[in-house]
Amino acid sequence: MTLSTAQKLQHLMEQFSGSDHVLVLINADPDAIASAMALKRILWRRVTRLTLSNINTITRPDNMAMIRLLDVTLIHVTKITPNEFNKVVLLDSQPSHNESFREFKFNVIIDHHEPDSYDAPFRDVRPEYGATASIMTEYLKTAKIKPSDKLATALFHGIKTDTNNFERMATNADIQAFQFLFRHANIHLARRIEQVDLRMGFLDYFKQAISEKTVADDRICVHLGNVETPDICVLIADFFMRVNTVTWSIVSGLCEGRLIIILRNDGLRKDAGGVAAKQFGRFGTAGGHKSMARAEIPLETVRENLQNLEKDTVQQWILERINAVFDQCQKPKTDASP
Ligand SMILES: [Mn+2]
Repeated sequence: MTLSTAQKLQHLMEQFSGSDHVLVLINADPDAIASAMALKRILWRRVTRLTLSNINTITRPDNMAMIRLLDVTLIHVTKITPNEFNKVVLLDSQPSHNESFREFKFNVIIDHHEPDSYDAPFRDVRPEYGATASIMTEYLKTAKIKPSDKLATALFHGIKTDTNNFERMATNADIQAFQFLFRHANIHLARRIEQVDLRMGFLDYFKQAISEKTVADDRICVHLGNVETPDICVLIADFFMRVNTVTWSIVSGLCEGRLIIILRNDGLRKDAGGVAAKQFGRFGTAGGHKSMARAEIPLETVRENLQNLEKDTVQQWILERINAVFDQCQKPKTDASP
């Protein structure tokens, strides 16, 4: 039997009473944060207390900006006392998705990933949806709640992020939710959140990347040595692709016991995933799409193949492997010149 959104909303509200202390758990990303904000609004004045709690550590600058600019209060799961709460909600995730969820008994689950077998008194899992924020927007609309500009901005950003600006799977429901939110969201705020992808400390890596890059045949390559997060390699690889003549960008760094190699290209007749798999696959994990790819090689393996982990040595090794691909496909086989 398919329930209407109104019936589902009623069923959802029946799960709560005025004396409830509600814990909302999320694995914080824009979609999950926005969904939690929406549920908080739906249950406003309906329960005694509602606390939003994240199981992950939030490090992404855009997520941090979202929390700061939209006044979200999140308490890390290690800092809450579970038995202070008599109802637990899980949003944008399911119990089997993370170890941290194991100790909780969930009353309500709302998500858009493939359903697991966990049975909760209220469960609304719609894998055909691009974002949980779209489901939550339907609940808001059905409850006739006009979202504040901050809530609408959060949901708007959540849908945009999870559908990768509608490039990834999205349904009509996502588009309808998005259209509704567009009327209520603060687009300047949304744009600001979207724009933020750097931490102050990252700027030094950009300086290093710009001064140490090698450029050959429209390919930019740089090895950064130790980086605090692989995200830095991704940011710089994307940054180099913004130079109009660049067709390939290859940025690598050492992090968490691995050599991380990020490949980007302009998506024209090229296969970054294929290059990554062919040239680095036998050393670790490697693969990706036509225009984006990534390889991760354990440092022990790098040490077995290289004399040392000096920046120049690693850079040289990566360049040789990358250049081999281009030499094969671009130079005629009869060319015997050194
Ligand atoms: Mn999601």
